[in-house]
Amino acid sequence: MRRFRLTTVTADACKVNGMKEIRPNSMPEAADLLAMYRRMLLIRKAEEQLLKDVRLGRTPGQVHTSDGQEAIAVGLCAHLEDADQITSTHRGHGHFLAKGGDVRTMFAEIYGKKEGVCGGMGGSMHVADFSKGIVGANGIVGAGLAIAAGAAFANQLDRKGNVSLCFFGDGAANQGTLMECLNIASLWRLPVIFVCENNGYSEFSPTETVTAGGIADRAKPFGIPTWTIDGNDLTEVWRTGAKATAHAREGEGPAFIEARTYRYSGHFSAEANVLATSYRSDREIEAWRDRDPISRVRSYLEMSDEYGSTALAQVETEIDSEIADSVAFGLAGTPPEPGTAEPLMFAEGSG
Ligand SMILES: Cc1ncc(C[n+]2csc(CCOP(=O)(O)OP(=O)(O)O)c2C)c(N)n1
Repeated sequence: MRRFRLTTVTADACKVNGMKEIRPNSMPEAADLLAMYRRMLLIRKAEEQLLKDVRLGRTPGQVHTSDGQEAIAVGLCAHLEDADQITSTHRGHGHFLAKGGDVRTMFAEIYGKKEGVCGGMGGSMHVADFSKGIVGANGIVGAGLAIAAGAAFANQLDRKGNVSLCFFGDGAANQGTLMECLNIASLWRLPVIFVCENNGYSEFSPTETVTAGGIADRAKPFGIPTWTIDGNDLTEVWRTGAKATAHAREGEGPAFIEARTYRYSGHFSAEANVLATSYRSDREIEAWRDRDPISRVRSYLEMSDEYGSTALAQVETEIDSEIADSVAFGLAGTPPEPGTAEPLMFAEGSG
């Protein structure tokens, strides 16, 4: 799979919030847009497949999908390199693939096979690959915040200009650890980008029933620059990511993005089995589908001079075969031997 060609974002003279700014209407180059479209579609199709796999009993547990949220992961990770780190959530397949994680070993991991990216011992909620700067997905809501701040501290000491980026949900924004991390990140000017994927729900609770005040407002008292954006608009996400990463890379300290979005599927794959009634209306889901991030980019590319519907159909065919290949690879794998997990739980010499 082709890694993103990273676009160099040139800082424009105009300033917003006292920061370097790229032009409000600047667009990614067409080749980059196609690469991002491809990555979003890969995430969407991989997760559609995983939902089928759960029903077919191929996964040892349930999965949390991010269908509808793909533009945030892809538009932001487009500005990161392997040596930059991300931390992820329980809904982490999209983050993993957006950061350049391998789709075959992700499937093997979620099927619980030792050929998986974490030896089949982490599963859906713990996909990680340190060689790609994916330093962990996490079942503990909010846990990635402090890990990202720690990675940023290490980057600051290394002085190589690397940054860390933390994805977390609107529910996690109510965890006390967010305040601790914003505080220390601001005080020490850590190169970390906090990204709240506000999908409107924390499990089955609408955000407004459990969250007081604005989420981006939590960062403002710490003097951290914030943006609240349409997380379903890839170009807006990409532009904001350019500004936030440039800010952190240049040693100006942390940045905070609240990206408004929606997940079409439930909180997790077994939702229909545990809930008697839905907490969301069909009308609400359809209204968000009308703003689907992938369809929006697809329509743009279809009308572009560089790519038309034939090129896009080709992308789709390639992704379908990539997914089929990943499923076959995962299914052909073998479960880890009992007894191999325990030694991995302790560092050498910890006795
Ligand atoms: C510390 C902790 N508290 C509670 C839970 C149970 N739990 C799992 S997911 C979730 C909702 C998280 O919502 P949000 O952060 O908005 O992420 P989203 O699922 O919407 O992506 C909760 C409460 C948990 N896993 N960890």
